[in-house]
Amino acid sequence: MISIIGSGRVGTAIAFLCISNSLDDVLLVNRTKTKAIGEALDISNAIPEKSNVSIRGTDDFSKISDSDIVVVTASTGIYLKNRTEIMDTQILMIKEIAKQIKKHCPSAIILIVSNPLDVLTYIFQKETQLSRNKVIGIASSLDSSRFRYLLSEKFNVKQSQITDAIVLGEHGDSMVPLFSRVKINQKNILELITEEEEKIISTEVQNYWKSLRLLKSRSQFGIAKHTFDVIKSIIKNNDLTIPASIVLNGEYGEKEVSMGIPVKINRQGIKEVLEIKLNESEKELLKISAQTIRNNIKLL
Ligand code: LAC
Repeated sequence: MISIIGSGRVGTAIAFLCISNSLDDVLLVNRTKTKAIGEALDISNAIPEKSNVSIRGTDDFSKISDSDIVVVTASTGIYLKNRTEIMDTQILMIKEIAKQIKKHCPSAIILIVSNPLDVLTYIFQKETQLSRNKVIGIASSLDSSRFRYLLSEKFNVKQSQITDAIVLGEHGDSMVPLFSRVKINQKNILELITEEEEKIISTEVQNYWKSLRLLKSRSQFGIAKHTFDVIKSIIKNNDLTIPASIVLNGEYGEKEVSMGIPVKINRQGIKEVLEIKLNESEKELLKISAQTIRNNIKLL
């Protein structure tokens, strides 16, 4: 069973993708019970005819007890300038959720989506002491898809013509798009773009969420699909290699922080941490990103 904590735009979009693809039974958990029940009633109509999956809504955490996967999308409020604006209330929330998950389904794989993503992923893993391979923060794969989209727009090509568009580090202003790796039609982009253009694209990737905030209130489908891809990889046991936030034990020279790095995911959760080649500037930016997240953790 897949339990989704939070029945807002993101949680319900994830539930819809899981149910309409018959991945597994889904439980929507929400503070407001009627909201969870209402969304489950609606999404029940997206269950394919020959499918055996079901979806239920509740406000009772004890119902998550036999979850294989728990997705945390809950939010205590709106942030406008920075994803860390509501960090204090989000931390209180994640600690409560951690207690419930530790009590009801300690062997589940946990996908953190709530912001500030890297801080919450780190705090959740420390609070529960679950294996770091079972606590995955979903965001850098979303940032990477934005990087790919923005490059396809700039060069007027299909997104499929952009490969190895990877963003690592904080799901925030210090995230690091890897220009040294990305290719257009198999050609390294560094031959096609100036440093000034790199800076512009980097800023656009970092601020993508603000454009969505301005145009449609907040992101929904991108983050939902990237979370669904991880859920599918776990349930189908198909290896998926993406950047995701994980608590580091020395990889990329970092400890005591969770941030987006390349990982291989399957039924076990994080199967492997991948150390890829970065140029000197990217290494430096990644260090700054790790320290930015650590500074936020220290504020708690
Ligand atoms: C965003 C949210 C998911 O980047 O943090 O849209």
